[in-house]
Amino acid sequence: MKEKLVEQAYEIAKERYAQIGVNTDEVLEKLSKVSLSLHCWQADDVSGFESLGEDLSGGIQTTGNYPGKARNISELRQDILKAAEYIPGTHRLNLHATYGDFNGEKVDRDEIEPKHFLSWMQWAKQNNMKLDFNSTSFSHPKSGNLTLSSSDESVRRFWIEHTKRCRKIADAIGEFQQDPCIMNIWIHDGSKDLTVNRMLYRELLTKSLDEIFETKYANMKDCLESKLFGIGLESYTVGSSDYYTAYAAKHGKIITLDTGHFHPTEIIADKLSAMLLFVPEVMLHVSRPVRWDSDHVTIINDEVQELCHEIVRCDAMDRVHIGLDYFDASINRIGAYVIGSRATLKCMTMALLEPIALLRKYEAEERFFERLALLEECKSLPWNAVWDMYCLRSGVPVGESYISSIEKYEADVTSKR
Ligand code: RNT
Ligand code: ZN
Repeated sequence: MKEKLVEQAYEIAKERYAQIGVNTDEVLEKLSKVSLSLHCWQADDVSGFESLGEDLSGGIQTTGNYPGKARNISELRQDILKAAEYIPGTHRLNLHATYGDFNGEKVDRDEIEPKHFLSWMQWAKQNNMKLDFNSTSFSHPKSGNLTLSSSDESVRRFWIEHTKRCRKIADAIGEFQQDPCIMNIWIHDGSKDLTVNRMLYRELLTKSLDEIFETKYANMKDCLESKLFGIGLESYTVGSSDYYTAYAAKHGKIITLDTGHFHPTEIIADKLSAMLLFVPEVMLHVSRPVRWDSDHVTIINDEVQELCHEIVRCDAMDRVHIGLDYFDASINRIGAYVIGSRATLKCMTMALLEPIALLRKYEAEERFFERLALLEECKSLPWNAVWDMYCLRSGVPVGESYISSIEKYEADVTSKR
């Protein structure tokens, strides 16, 4: 019954979109190529599997204590696969260096090796997923306020070693999966109060990065993530947006844009066309900042819609990687993955359904009333019928029907942890 309704609605939508020059079958085809990089850290509140016993630090915070978080590697894998059952398409998993398969052994950050991630590579392959990677400089006794930009040479060397090893691991992953592993560098380095040696720490960071990037790898790509500020580090961030934009443009690195890392009224959609002219690719961390970089679950909002529209309008689907980055510990964590992933994919659906040829024509002819009118009308065209069809064809639940399935998984599995 439901399938029939989805099919009927799709047929109507198909005709309706054809009237404005959009082919929905082609849109479904393009949609199936959109691959999200799911952040592994939503499943366990950014805890990881080290035996160092450190709490989350680095100016980021998870709030909430909803029961059932993944406590070990097998629970985390199980939860990720569960979430993937409700997300149409083929997706990637984004690992942090602290999520290695350490087997209870104490392996410090400057000791990690590809072998600690071998079981992840195998697991990902079995489950038709590709992996991405992140160095982890927070939640460690040597994290402090400064890592790669520390003026304490032993601290700086420790984090250089860690980051170099991470690149090596990312390359091994990329080689194993026959697809480049994208490795993100985000460091929290900064200070709480007025800082007078701003230049010094940026010089040190530059020195560290230059050394880290000396080795060239064929199977991994580097990206750099800036931030406005972290909690307890409000006055100065070494790796600011200007800093990394300049560094990435100069050295041909990928820029990571996190939707929570800019001034509250600044939206990152406009940055895509600016950056893509000077950096090779862009990685996104789609999140939802509420008053600060709170990492609430991604929903359909103006920011994510604009962002997806810009990816399509820039014809940059192959140069923009869509990663998610949020950690809400106050609701069902698998549900959080599914809500955010589906919201992002829904925004991509809307973006792909835009009658871009007609809009561009209006713009070129300076018919701005027509452009605005059509943009507004697009918001209420039956994009949801196309989305539902995508879910149906992908074999994942259509509409809200996934809610009860996740409740069941909670009753059967996560509530018993
Ligand atoms: C922190 C950054 C960073 C982290 C992850 C865990 O503000 O957004 O990307 O969220 O590395
Ligand atoms: Zn981020």
